[in-house]
Amino acid sequence: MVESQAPRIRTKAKHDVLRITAMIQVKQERSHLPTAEHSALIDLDRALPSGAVVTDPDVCAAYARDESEAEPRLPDAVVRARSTEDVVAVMRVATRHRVPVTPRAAGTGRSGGAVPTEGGWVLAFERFDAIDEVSTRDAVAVVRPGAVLGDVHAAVEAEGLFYPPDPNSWASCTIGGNVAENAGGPRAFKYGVTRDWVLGLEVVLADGRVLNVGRRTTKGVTGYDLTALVVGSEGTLALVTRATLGLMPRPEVVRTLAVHLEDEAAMADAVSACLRARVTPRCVEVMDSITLGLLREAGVPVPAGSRAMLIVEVDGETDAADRDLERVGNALLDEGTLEVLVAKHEGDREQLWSARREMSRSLRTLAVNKLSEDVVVPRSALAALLGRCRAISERRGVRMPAYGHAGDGNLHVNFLWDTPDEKPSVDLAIRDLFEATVQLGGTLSGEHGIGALKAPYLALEQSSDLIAVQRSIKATLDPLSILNPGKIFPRAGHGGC
Ligand code: 2HG
Ligand code: ZN
Repeated sequence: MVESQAPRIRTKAKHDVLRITAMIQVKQERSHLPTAEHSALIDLDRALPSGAVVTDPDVCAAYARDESEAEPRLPDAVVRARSTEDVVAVMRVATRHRVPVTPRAAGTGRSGGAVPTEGGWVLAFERFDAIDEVSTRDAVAVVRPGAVLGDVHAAVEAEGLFYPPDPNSWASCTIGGNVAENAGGPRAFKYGVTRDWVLGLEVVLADGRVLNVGRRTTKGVTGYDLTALVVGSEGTLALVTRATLGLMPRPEVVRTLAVHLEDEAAMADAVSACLRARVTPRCVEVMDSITLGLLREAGVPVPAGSRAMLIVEVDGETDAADRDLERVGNALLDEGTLEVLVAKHEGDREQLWSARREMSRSLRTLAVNKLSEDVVVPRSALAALLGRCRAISERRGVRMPAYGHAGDGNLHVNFLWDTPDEKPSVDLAIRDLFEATVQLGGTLSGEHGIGALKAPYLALEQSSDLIAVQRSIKATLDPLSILNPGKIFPRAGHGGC
Protein backbone atom coordinates (compact mmCIF):
# COMPACT_ATOMS: atom_id res chain seq x y z
CA MET A 1 0.00 0.00 0.00
CA VAL A 2 2.76 2.39 0.95
CA GLU A 3 4.80 1.47 -2.10
CA SER A 4 1.88 1.97 -4.47
CA GLN A 5 1.65 5.60 -3.35
CA ALA A 6 5.35 6.27 -3.66
CA PRO A 7 5.25 7.69 -7.21
CA ARG A 8 2.90 10.44 -6.02
CA ILE A 9 5.55 11.81 -3.65
CA ARG A 10 7.20 13.84 -6.37
CA THR A 11 4.00 15.71 -7.20
CA LYS A 12 2.96 16.40 -3.61
CA ALA A 13 3.76 19.18 -1.16
CA LYS A 14 6.67 18.76 1.27
CA HIS A 15 4.58 17.71 4.26
CA ASP A 16 3.07 14.88 2.24
CA VAL A 17 6.54 13.66 1.44
CA LEU A 18 7.37 13.64 5.15
CA ARG A 19 4.12 11.90 5.86
CA ILE A 20 4.74 9.11 3.45
CA THR A 21 8.25 8.79 4.84
CA ALA A 22 6.67 8.44 8.25
CA MET A 23 4.38 5.74 6.92
CA ILE A 24 7.34 3.85 5.59
CA GLN A 25 8.88 4.15 9.06
CA VAL A 26 5.68 2.79 10.59
CA LYS A 27 6.02 -0.10 8.25
CA GLN A 28 9.66 -0.74 9.06
CA GLU A 29 9.43 -0.35 12.83
CA ARG A 30 6.38 -2.50 13.12
CA SER A 31 7.13 -4.98 10.39
CA HIS A 32 6.96 -7.73 13.04
CA LEU A 33 3.26 -6.99 13.58
CA PRO A 34 0.65 -9.30 12.08
CA THR A 35 -0.87 -7.98 8.85
CA ALA A 36 -4.15 -6.79 10.42
CA GLU A 37 -2.40 -4.64 13.05
CA HIS A 38 -0.01 -3.40 10.44
CA SER A 39 -2.70 -2.27 8.04
CA ALA A 40 -4.59 -0.63 10.93
CA LEU A 41 -1.46 1.37 11.66
CA ILE A 42 -1.10 2.44 8.05
CA ASP A 43 -4.75 3.64 8.07
CA LEU A 44 -4.17 5.42 11.36
CA ASP A 45 -1.14 7.25 10.09
CA ARG A 46 -3.02 8.28 6.98
CA ALA A 47 -5.96 9.66 9.02
CA LEU A 48 -3.86 11.82 11.37
CA PRO A 49 -1.70 14.90 10.82
CA SER A 50 1.92 14.24 10.08
CA GLY A 51 3.95 13.20 13.11
CA ALA A 52 0.95 12.45 15.32
CA VAL A 53 1.43 8.69 15.14
CA VAL A 54 4.57 7.37 16.78
CA THR A 55 5.68 3.75 16.61
CA ASP A 56 9.29 4.10 17.72
CA PRO A 57 9.58 1.52 20.54
CA ASP A 58 11.80 3.85 22.57
CA VAL A 59 9.09 6.52 22.54
CA CYS A 60 6.30 3.97 23.03
CA ALA A 61 8.09 2.62 26.11
CA ALA A 62 7.29 5.83 27.98
CA TYR A 63 3.60 5.06 27.45
CA ALA A 64 3.75 1.48 28.66
CA ARG A 65 3.15 2.28 32.33
CA ASP A 66 1.63 4.78 34.69
CA GLU A 67 2.59 5.62 38.28
CA SER A 68 1.08 2.43 39.62
CA GLU A 69 2.53 -1.03 40.07
CA ALA A 70 0.49 -2.37 37.12
CA GLU A 71 2.50 -4.56 34.75
CA PRO A 72 3.75 -2.34 31.88
CA ARG A 73 2.83 -3.20 28.29
CA LEU A 74 4.24 -1.63 25.15
CA PRO A 75 1.56 -0.17 22.87
CA ASP A 76 1.74 -0.79 19.11
CA ALA A 77 1.60 2.97 18.60
CA VAL A 78 1.10 6.24 20.41
CA VAL A 79 -1.09 8.93 18.88
CA ARG A 80 -0.50 12.43 20.17
CA ALA A 81 -3.82 14.16 19.64
CA ARG A 82 -4.08 17.92 19.43
CA SER A 83 -7.77 18.35 18.58
CA THR A 84 -11.21 16.78 18.75
CA GLU A 85 -10.83 15.97 15.06
CA ASP A 86 -7.71 13.92 15.82
CA VAL A 87 -9.58 11.97 18.48
CA VAL A 88 -12.49 11.35 16.12
CA ALA A 89 -10.09 10.15 13.44
CA VAL A 90 -8.36 7.74 15.85
CA MET A 91 -11.64 6.24 17.03
CA ARG A 92 -12.99 5.80 13.51
CA VAL A 93 -9.92 3.85 12.46
CA ALA A 94 -9.86 1.94 15.75
CA THR A 95 -13.50 0.95 15.26
CA ARG A 96 -12.87 -0.14 11.69
CA HIS A 97 -9.98 -2.34 12.75
CA ARG A 98 -11.20 -3.19 16.28
CA VAL A 99 -8.05 -1.89 17.91
CA PRO A 100 -8.01 -1.25 21.71
CA VAL A 101 -7.37 2.40 22.56
CA THR A 102 -6.00 3.44 25.94
CA PRO A 103 -6.41 7.13 26.74
CA ARG A 104 -3.65 8.85 28.64
CA ALA A 105 -2.41 12.32 29.49
CA ALA A 106 0.17 12.80 32.25
CA GLY A 107 0.22 9.13 33.29
CA THR A 108 0.08 10.01 36.99
CA GLY A 109 -2.65 7.42 37.66
CA ARG A 110 -2.25 4.97 40.53
CA SER A 111 -4.41 2.06 39.36
CA GLY A 112 -3.03 1.10 35.96
CA GLY A 113 -5.81 2.96 34.15
CA ALA A 114 -3.44 4.35 31.51
CA VAL A 115 -1.55 1.11 30.90
CA PRO A 116 -2.45 -0.47 27.54
CA THR A 117 -3.08 -3.82 29.17
CA GLU A 118 -4.71 -5.24 26.00
CA GLY A 119 -2.16 -3.76 23.62
CA GLY A 120 -3.29 -1.56 20.73
CA TRP A 121 -2.81 2.19 20.74
CA VAL A 122 -2.27 4.76 23.42
CA LEU A 123 -4.16 7.96 22.69
CA ALA A 124 -2.06 10.64 24.38
CA PHE A 125 -3.72 13.92 25.30
CA GLU A 126 -0.76 15.84 26.71
CA ARG A 127 -0.51 18.11 23.65
CA PHE A 128 -4.25 18.82 23.59
CA ASP A 129 -3.88 21.16 26.51
CA ALA A 130 -5.45 24.56 25.86
CA ILE A 131 -7.32 26.56 28.45
CA ASP A 132 -9.93 27.97 26.08
CA GLU A 133 -11.67 30.32 28.47
CA VAL A 134 -11.97 31.55 32.03
CA SER A 135 -15.22 33.45 32.43
CA THR A 136 -15.55 35.56 35.56
CA ARG A 137 -19.16 36.44 34.67
CA ASP A 138 -20.32 32.84 34.38
CA ALA A 139 -17.74 31.48 36.83
CA VAL A 140 -16.70 28.70 34.47
CA ALA A 141 -13.49 27.56 32.85
CA VAL A 142 -13.48 25.71 29.54
CA VAL A 143 -10.42 23.52 29.17
CA ARG A 144 -9.02 20.74 27.02
CA PRO A 145 -8.12 17.32 28.41
CA GLY A 146 -4.34 17.76 28.43
CA ALA A 147 -4.44 21.00 30.45
CA VAL A 148 -2.33 20.54 33.57
CA LEU A 149 -4.39 21.03 36.72
CA GLY A 150 -1.81 23.37 38.26
CA ASP A 151 -2.05 25.61 35.18
CA VAL A 152 -5.85 25.62 35.43
CA HIS A 153 -5.60 26.56 39.13
CA ALA A 154 -3.22 29.41 38.26
CA ALA A 155 -5.37 30.68 35.38
CA VAL A 156 -8.58 30.80 37.39
CA GLU A 157 -6.92 32.14 40.55
CA ALA A 158 -5.45 35.00 38.50
CA GLU A 159 -9.09 36.03 37.94
CA GLY A 160 -9.95 35.82 41.65
CA LEU A 161 -11.69 32.47 41.13
CA PHE A 162 -11.12 28.99 42.51
CA TYR A 163 -11.31 25.42 41.17
CA PRO A 164 -11.17 23.30 44.32
CA PRO A 165 -10.21 19.72 43.24
CA ASP A 166 -6.56 19.24 44.19
CA PRO A 167 -5.25 15.70 43.73
CA ASN A 168 -1.77 15.47 45.13
CA SER A 169 -0.24 15.35 41.65
CA TRP A 170 -1.80 18.73 40.70
CA ALA A 171 1.52 20.06 39.42
CA SER A 172 1.57 17.47 36.61
CA CYS A 173 -1.79 15.67 36.35
CA THR A 174 -4.29 16.82 33.76
CA ILE A 175 -7.99 17.62 33.61
CA GLY A 176 -8.64 14.66 31.28
CA GLY A 177 -7.19 12.24 33.82
CA ASN A 178 -8.97 14.00 36.68
CA VAL A 179 -12.30 13.64 34.89
CA ALA A 180 -11.62 10.01 33.98
CA GLU A 181 -10.80 9.11 37.59
CA ASN A 182 -13.15 11.58 39.30
CA ALA A 183 -10.07 12.78 41.12
CA GLY A 184 -10.22 14.18 44.61
CA GLY A 185 -7.62 15.50 46.99
CA PRO A 186 -7.23 17.03 50.45
CA ARG A 187 -9.72 19.84 49.75
CA ALA A 188 -12.46 17.33 48.94
CA PHE A 189 -13.47 17.37 52.61
CA LYS A 190 -15.06 20.78 52.18
CA TYR A 191 -15.42 21.15 48.44
CA GLY A 192 -16.07 17.70 47.02
CA VAL A 193 -14.40 15.95 44.09
CA THR A 194 -14.05 16.51 40.34
CA ARG A 195 -17.61 15.33 39.57
CA ASP A 196 -18.98 18.11 41.78
CA TRP A 197 -17.30 20.72 39.57
CA VAL A 198 -17.75 19.41 36.02
CA LEU A 199 -20.76 21.07 34.44
CA GLY A 200 -20.45 19.80 30.90
CA LEU A 201 -18.26 17.78 28.56
CA GLU A 202 -17.55 17.33 24.91
CA VAL A 203 -16.81 13.64 24.43
CA VAL A 204 -15.92 11.34 21.57
CA LEU A 205 -17.55 7.93 21.56
CA ALA A 206 -15.85 4.71 20.57
CA ASP A 207 -17.23 4.96 17.02
CA GLY A 208 -16.07 8.56 16.60
CA ARG A 209 -19.40 10.33 17.25
CA VAL A 210 -19.05 13.60 19.18
CA LEU A 211 -21.50 14.34 22.00
CA ASN A 212 -21.96 17.46 24.06
CA VAL A 213 -23.28 16.44 27.45
CA GLY A 214 -24.21 18.61 30.41
CA ARG A 215 -24.28 22.38 30.39
CA ARG A 216 -22.56 25.68 31.14
CA THR A 217 -25.17 26.77 33.66
CA THR A 218 -25.22 26.09 37.41
CA LYS A 219 -28.61 24.41 37.16
CA GLY A 220 -29.75 22.01 34.45
CA VAL A 221 -31.74 18.79 34.70
CA THR A 222 -32.48 17.99 31.06
CA GLY A 223 -32.24 14.29 30.30
CA TYR A 224 -30.01 11.75 31.99
CA ASP A 225 -26.90 13.07 33.66
CA LEU A 226 -24.37 11.65 31.22
CA THR A 227 -21.78 14.11 32.45
CA ALA A 228 -21.83 12.47 35.87
CA LEU A 229 -21.68 9.06 34.19
CA VAL A 230 -18.62 9.89 32.12
CA VAL A 231 -16.80 11.46 35.10
CA GLY A 232 -15.11 8.58 36.89
CA SER A 233 -15.68 6.08 34.07
CA GLU A 234 -11.90 5.68 33.70
CA GLY A 235 -11.86 6.21 29.94
CA THR A 236 -14.03 3.15 29.34
CA LEU A 237 -17.17 4.92 28.04
CA ALA A 238 -16.07 8.02 26.12
CA LEU A 239 -13.06 10.25 25.59
CA VAL A 240 -13.19 13.77 26.99
CA THR A 241 -12.12 16.45 24.53
CA ARG A 242 -13.40 19.52 26.38
CA ALA A 243 -14.58 20.15 29.94
CA THR A 244 -16.63 23.03 31.28
CA LEU A 245 -15.72 23.44 34.95
CA GLY A 246 -17.67 25.37 37.57
CA LEU A 247 -15.72 27.87 39.65
CA MET A 248 -16.25 29.79 42.89
CA PRO A 249 -14.69 32.91 44.38
CA ARG A 250 -11.19 32.30 45.64
CA PRO A 251 -11.04 32.06 49.47
CA GLU A 252 -9.23 35.05 50.89
CA VAL A 253 -6.93 33.17 53.26
CA VAL A 254 -5.94 29.67 54.34
CA ARG A 255 -4.95 28.82 57.92
CA THR A 256 -3.11 25.63 58.83
CA LEU A 257 -2.78 23.54 61.99
CA ALA A 258 -0.41 20.65 62.66
CA VAL A 259 -2.08 18.51 65.30
CA HIS A 260 -0.01 15.92 67.15
CA LEU A 261 -1.50 12.86 68.84
CA GLU A 262 -0.13 10.48 71.43
CA ASP A 263 -1.48 7.45 69.69
CA GLU A 264 -2.92 6.50 66.32
CA ALA A 265 -6.24 5.45 67.81
CA ALA A 266 -6.94 9.10 68.69
CA MET A 267 -7.09 10.09 65.00
CA ALA A 268 -10.76 9.41 64.48
CA ASP A 269 -11.80 11.31 67.63
CA ALA A 270 -9.73 14.26 66.53
CA VAL A 271 -11.61 14.32 63.21
CA SER A 272 -14.94 14.29 65.07
CA ALA A 273 -13.71 17.11 67.31
CA CYS A 274 -13.25 19.34 64.24
CA LEU A 275 -16.84 18.78 63.23
CA ARG A 276 -18.18 19.27 66.75
CA ALA A 277 -16.58 22.70 66.63
CA ARG A 278 -19.17 23.41 63.88
CA VAL A 279 -16.44 24.16 61.38
CA THR A 280 -15.92 22.44 58.06
CA PRO A 281 -12.16 22.51 57.54
CA ARG A 282 -11.10 22.43 53.95
CA CYS A 283 -8.98 19.44 54.73
CA VAL A 284 -8.21 17.02 57.52
CA GLU A 285 -5.20 14.93 56.55
CA VAL A 286 -3.73 12.21 58.70
CA MET A 287 -0.36 10.47 59.08
CA ASP A 288 0.37 7.38 61.13
CA SER A 289 3.60 6.82 63.08
CA ILE A 290 5.63 5.52 60.09
CA THR A 291 4.58 8.25 57.69
CA LEU A 292 5.06 10.83 60.44
CA GLY A 293 8.67 9.58 60.71
CA LEU A 294 9.12 10.37 57.01
CA LEU A 295 7.75 13.84 57.59
CA ARG A 296 10.26 14.34 60.39
CA GLU A 297 13.06 13.21 58.06
CA ALA A 298 11.88 15.81 55.55
CA GLY A 299 12.60 18.47 58.18
CA VAL A 300 9.09 19.09 59.50
CA PRO A 301 9.26 19.75 63.26
CA VAL A 302 7.59 16.88 65.10
CA PRO A 303 7.38 17.00 68.92
CA ALA A 304 8.79 14.06 70.89
CA GLY A 305 6.00 11.67 71.85
CA SER A 306 3.93 12.34 68.75
CA ARG A 307 2.67 9.06 67.28
CA ALA A 308 0.30 10.45 64.66
CA MET A 309 -0.51 13.77 63.12
CA LEU A 310 -3.32 15.64 61.46
CA ILE A 311 -3.03 18.57 59.09
CA VAL A 312 -6.16 20.67 59.47
CA GLU A 313 -6.81 23.67 57.26
CA VAL A 314 -9.59 26.22 57.24
CA ASP A 315 -10.13 28.88 54.61
CA GLY A 316 -12.41 31.78 53.74
CA GLU A 317 -12.65 35.44 54.52
CA THR A 318 -9.86 36.50 56.96
CA ASP A 319 -11.87 37.11 60.16
CA ALA A 320 -14.01 34.02 59.63
CA ALA A 321 -10.97 31.82 58.95
CA ASP A 322 -9.20 33.10 62.08
CA ARG A 323 -12.30 32.43 64.16
CA ASP A 324 -12.66 28.92 62.70
CA LEU A 325 -9.00 28.20 63.35
CA GLU A 326 -9.40 29.14 67.00
CA ARG A 327 -12.53 27.04 67.38
CA VAL A 328 -11.02 23.96 65.78
CA GLY A 329 -7.73 24.37 67.66
CA ASN A 330 -9.52 24.62 71.02
CA ALA A 331 -11.78 21.66 70.23
CA LEU A 332 -8.71 19.58 69.40
CA LEU A 333 -6.94 20.60 72.59
CA ASP A 334 -10.07 19.67 74.57
CA GLU A 335 -9.94 16.28 72.88
CA GLY A 336 -6.62 15.64 74.60
CA THR A 337 -4.28 16.04 71.66
CA LEU A 338 -0.57 16.25 72.46
CA GLU A 339 0.11 19.53 70.71
CA VAL A 340 -1.61 21.85 68.26
CA LEU A 341 0.79 23.98 66.24
CA VAL A 342 -0.21 26.86 63.97
CA ALA A 343 1.70 27.37 60.72
CA LYS A 344 2.64 31.00 61.21
CA HIS A 345 4.31 31.61 57.88
CA GLU A 346 3.64 30.48 54.35
CA GLY A 347 7.09 28.81 54.48
CA ASP A 348 5.99 26.53 57.38
CA ARG A 349 2.86 25.62 55.48
CA GLU A 350 4.75 24.89 52.28
CA GLN A 351 7.28 22.73 54.15
CA LEU A 352 4.46 20.68 55.62
CA TRP A 353 2.64 20.25 52.33
CA SER A 354 5.68 19.51 50.24
CA ALA A 355 6.60 16.69 52.65
CA ARG A 356 2.99 15.47 52.53
CA ARG A 357 2.92 15.63 48.73
CA GLU A 358 6.10 13.56 48.58
CA MET A 359 4.74 10.90 50.95
CA SER A 360 3.97 8.36 48.26
CA ARG A 361 7.51 8.65 46.86
CA SER A 362 9.15 8.78 50.30
CA LEU A 363 7.51 5.49 51.23
CA ARG A 364 9.24 3.89 48.27
CA THR A 365 12.56 4.45 50.03
CA LEU A 366 11.51 2.12 52.86
CA ALA A 367 11.30 -1.09 50.83
CA VAL A 368 12.12 -2.60 47.46
CA ASN A 369 8.41 -2.80 46.61
CA LYS A 370 5.43 -0.66 47.53
CA LEU A 371 1.80 -0.94 46.61
CA SER A 372 -0.75 1.56 47.84
CA GLU A 373 -4.52 1.41 48.15
CA ASP A 374 -7.07 4.17 48.67
CA VAL A 375 -9.93 2.60 50.55
CA VAL A 376 -12.69 4.68 52.12
CA VAL A 377 -14.93 3.97 55.10
CA PRO A 378 -17.64 6.05 56.72
CA ARG A 379 -15.92 8.55 58.97
CA SER A 380 -17.25 6.83 62.09
CA ALA A 381 -15.44 3.64 61.07
CA LEU A 382 -12.01 5.20 60.60
CA ALA A 383 -10.69 4.03 63.99
CA ALA A 384 -12.00 0.53 63.30
CA LEU A 385 -10.31 0.50 59.88
CA LEU A 386 -6.99 1.50 61.39
CA GLY A 387 -7.37 -1.24 64.00
CA ARG A 388 -8.11 -3.78 61.25
CA CYS A 389 -5.03 -2.61 59.32
CA ARG A 390 -2.83 -3.19 62.33
CA ALA A 391 -4.33 -6.66 62.85
CA ILE A 392 -3.87 -7.58 59.16
CA SER A 393 -0.29 -6.32 59.21
CA GLU A 394 0.50 -8.52 62.20
CA ARG A 395 -1.33 -11.59 60.90
CA ARG A 396 0.25 -11.46 57.44
CA GLY A 397 3.64 -10.14 58.54
CA VAL A 398 3.48 -7.21 56.10
CA ARG A 399 4.42 -3.61 56.90
CA MET A 400 1.38 -1.42 56.25
CA PRO A 401 1.95 2.31 56.84
CA ALA A 402 -1.11 4.49 56.32
CA TYR A 403 -1.90 8.13 55.72
CA GLY A 404 -4.51 10.04 53.82
CA HIS A 405 -7.62 12.10 53.83
CA ALA A 406 -9.00 11.31 57.27
CA GLY A 407 -11.83 13.79 57.01
CA ASP A 408 -13.24 11.73 54.11
CA GLY A 409 -12.51 8.38 55.77
CA ASN A 410 -10.11 7.87 52.83
CA LEU A 411 -6.92 6.09 53.82
CA HIS A 412 -3.88 5.30 51.66
CA VAL A 413 -2.89 1.98 53.11
CA ASN A 414 0.53 0.94 51.79
CA PHE A 415 2.06 -2.49 51.55
CA LEU A 416 5.86 -2.72 51.73
CA TRP A 417 7.95 -5.76 50.92
CA ASP A 418 11.46 -6.60 49.80
CA THR A 419 11.60 -10.08 48.34
CA PRO A 420 9.39 -11.98 45.89
CA ASP A 421 8.62 -14.69 48.45
CA GLU A 422 6.77 -12.06 50.53
CA LYS A 423 4.36 -11.25 47.68
CA PRO A 424 1.79 -14.00 48.45
CA SER A 425 1.39 -12.60 51.98
CA VAL A 426 1.03 -9.10 50.52
CA ASP A 427 -1.74 -10.34 48.20
CA LEU A 428 -3.56 -11.90 51.13
CA ALA A 429 -3.17 -8.72 53.16
CA ILE A 430 -4.62 -6.65 50.30
CA ARG A 431 -7.63 -8.94 50.06
CA ASP A 432 -8.05 -8.75 53.85
CA LEU A 433 -7.99 -4.96 53.64
CA PHE A 434 -10.67 -4.87 50.94
CA GLU A 435 -12.85 -7.32 52.85
CA ALA A 436 -12.51 -5.31 56.05
CA THR A 437 -13.32 -2.10 54.17
CA VAL A 438 -16.50 -3.53 52.69
CA GLN A 439 -17.53 -5.02 56.05
CA LEU A 440 -17.14 -1.56 57.59
CA GLY A 441 -19.53 -0.12 54.99
CA GLY A 442 -16.80 1.35 52.82
CA THR A 443 -15.63 1.28 49.22
CA LEU A 444 -12.50 -0.02 47.47
CA SER A 445 -11.38 3.25 45.91
CA GLY A 446 -11.82 6.85 46.98
CA GLU A 447 -9.77 8.59 44.34
CA HIS A 448 -7.44 6.40 42.27
CA GLY A 449 -10.07 4.35 40.46
CA ILE A 450 -10.40 0.60 39.96
CA GLY A 451 -8.25 0.52 36.82
CA ALA A 452 -6.44 -2.73 36.12
CA LEU A 453 -5.14 -3.36 39.62
CA LYS A 454 -8.38 -3.45 41.57
CA ALA A 455 -10.56 -5.03 38.87
CA PRO A 456 -10.16 -8.54 40.32
CA TYR A 457 -11.69 -7.29 43.59
CA LEU A 458 -14.73 -5.46 42.20
CA ALA A 459 -17.12 -8.27 43.11
CA LEU A 460 -16.14 -7.95 46.78
CA GLU A 461 -18.03 -4.67 46.84
CA GLN A 462 -20.58 -4.83 44.03
CA SER A 463 -23.28 -7.40 43.33
CA SER A 464 -23.23 -9.41 40.11
CA ASP A 465 -26.41 -7.58 39.01
CA LEU A 466 -24.76 -4.21 39.54
CA ILE A 467 -21.67 -5.26 37.61
CA ALA A 468 -23.88 -6.65 34.81
CA VAL A 469 -25.83 -3.36 34.51
CA GLN A 470 -22.57 -1.42 34.27
CA ARG A 471 -21.25 -3.83 31.68
CA SER A 472 -24.41 -3.27 29.62
CA ILE A 473 -23.92 0.52 29.79
CA LYS A 474 -20.38 -0.05 28.55
CA ALA A 475 -21.67 -2.29 25.74
CA THR A 476 -24.16 0.39 24.63
CA LEU A 477 -21.50 3.08 24.33
CA ASP A 478 -18.61 0.87 23.27
CA PRO A 479 -20.05 -2.28 21.67
CA LEU A 480 -16.68 -3.49 20.39
CA SER A 481 -15.05 -2.92 23.76
CA ILE A 482 -12.16 -0.95 22.34
CA LEU A 483 -12.17 1.92 24.86
CA ASN A 484 -9.69 1.20 27.62
CA PRO A 485 -10.50 -2.51 27.80
CA GLY A 486 -9.30 -4.51 30.80
CA LYS A 487 -10.18 -1.74 33.25
CA ILE A 488 -12.77 -1.71 36.04
CA PHE A 489 -14.37 -5.04 35.17
CA PRO A 490 -12.79 -8.30 36.24
CA ARG A 491 -11.87 -10.73 33.52
CA ALA A 492 -13.74 -14.03 33.58
CA GLY A 493 -11.97 -16.33 36.01
CA HIS A 494 -10.39 -13.38 37.87
CA GLY A 495 -13.14 -12.76 40.41
CA GLY A 496 -15.37 -11.82 37.49
CA CYS A 497 -18.95 -12.70 36.89
C1 2HG B 1 -1.99 11.22 47.92
O1 2HG B 1 -2.96 11.54 48.60
C2 2HG B 1 -2.22 10.65 46.56
O2 2HG B 1 -0.83 11.43 48.29
C3 2HG B 1 -1.29 9.49 46.20
O3 2HG B 1 -3.55 10.27 46.40
C4 2HG B 1 -1.35 8.39 47.17
O4 2HG B 1 0.26 7.10 45.94
C5 2HG B 1 -0.59 7.12 46.80
O5 2HG B 1 -0.91 6.13 47.42
ZN1 ZN C 1 -4.83 10.81 48.09
